[in-house]
Amino acid sequence: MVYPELQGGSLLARHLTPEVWRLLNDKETRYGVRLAHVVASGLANPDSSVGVYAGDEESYALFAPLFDPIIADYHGFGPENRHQSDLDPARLNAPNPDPEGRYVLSTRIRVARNLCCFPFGSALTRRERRIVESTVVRALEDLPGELAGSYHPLYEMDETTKERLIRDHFLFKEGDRFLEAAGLNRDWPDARGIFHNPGKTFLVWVNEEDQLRIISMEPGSDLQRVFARLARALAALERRLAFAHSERLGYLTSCPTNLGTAMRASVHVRLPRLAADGARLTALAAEYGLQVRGTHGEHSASEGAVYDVSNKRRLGITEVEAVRGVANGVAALIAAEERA
Ligand code: ADP
Ligand code: CIR
Repeated sequence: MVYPELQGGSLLARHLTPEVWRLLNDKETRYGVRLAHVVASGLANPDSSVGVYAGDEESYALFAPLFDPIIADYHGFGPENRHQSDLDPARLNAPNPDPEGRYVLSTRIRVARNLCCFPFGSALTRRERRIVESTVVRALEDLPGELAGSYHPLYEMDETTKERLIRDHFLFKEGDRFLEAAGLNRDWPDARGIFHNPGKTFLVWVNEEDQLRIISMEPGSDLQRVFARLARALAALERRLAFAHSERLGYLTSCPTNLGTAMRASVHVRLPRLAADGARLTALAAEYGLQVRGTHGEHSASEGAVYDVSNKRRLGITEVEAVRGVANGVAALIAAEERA
């Protein structure tokens, strides 16, 4: 590719300098991932905040002169840092930020995972994607107790069911232009689907942005319970599947914002007074390391002053620290709402 005209304020535009481009332009991973593939989404969408996706595990090493500064910028995690994991609920010790249930509607914690020994979604062939799906579904259908559930392939789902699942925050949306440009929506809806238990407190998205998005969620603000369920599910799945993982970067994901814990712990919280000044709310949340999204997730608006508030950082922080940070930060936002 020729050196691109970079527009907008994405991390790609900031870090793809002519020197980095020259260094990486002729490189190719063993799954055939090249620089043009990594930067395609950011080039097609100048309003991207990040703009890059890894095509496979090797992308993070081979294209490190681009990924490393983006990772440092987003997570504050330098080349000398090593990621550490802690999924032990006994060490969480997080306060319930809204014990009386006045502000927080629901809590959701998700992690992303990809299978080792396959490229990530943007570089999978149709055949490989089907193998990923059947491997994951076999493991999911073997889960015991409250994690037991059933798998629903997207191509078998009628439109009404799909729309209801999306509206109720259980299923991924379709047609995301950032994923589209990255090649993550190829062959849609083939080999995509959702697994869930009957109560929809444990769900797994298959072959969306990452091969697995493992989700624990429920009404209310009991982060401890939601985290403990997720930790049980991850322990059970680790016994059945091998995930892409690196000593330095933790769990490896399509988007560099998800590396490390690959965890986003969020609450849906109603903050009508703070909603009067959205920019102030975003700045206040950032002081606690929190990111604010709209009621229907990333790239959506807030409805009825309900915000999705989650940890921004996922790498260089343990899972336990990330969830505790959300509990403390949300408690602080609620205190600010009461003072406003
Ligand atoms: P991701 O969580 O994978 O980063 P999104 O921002 O697109 O992706 O969110 C996915 C879905 O999860 C959306 O429908 C969003 O509204 C929903 N969601 C996020 N947090 C919560 C929550 N605390 N309670 C209920 N639904 C939630
Ligand atoms: C973008 O670059 O805007 C999209 N590819 C989404 C990036 C992930 N968003 C985030 O802040 N975690």
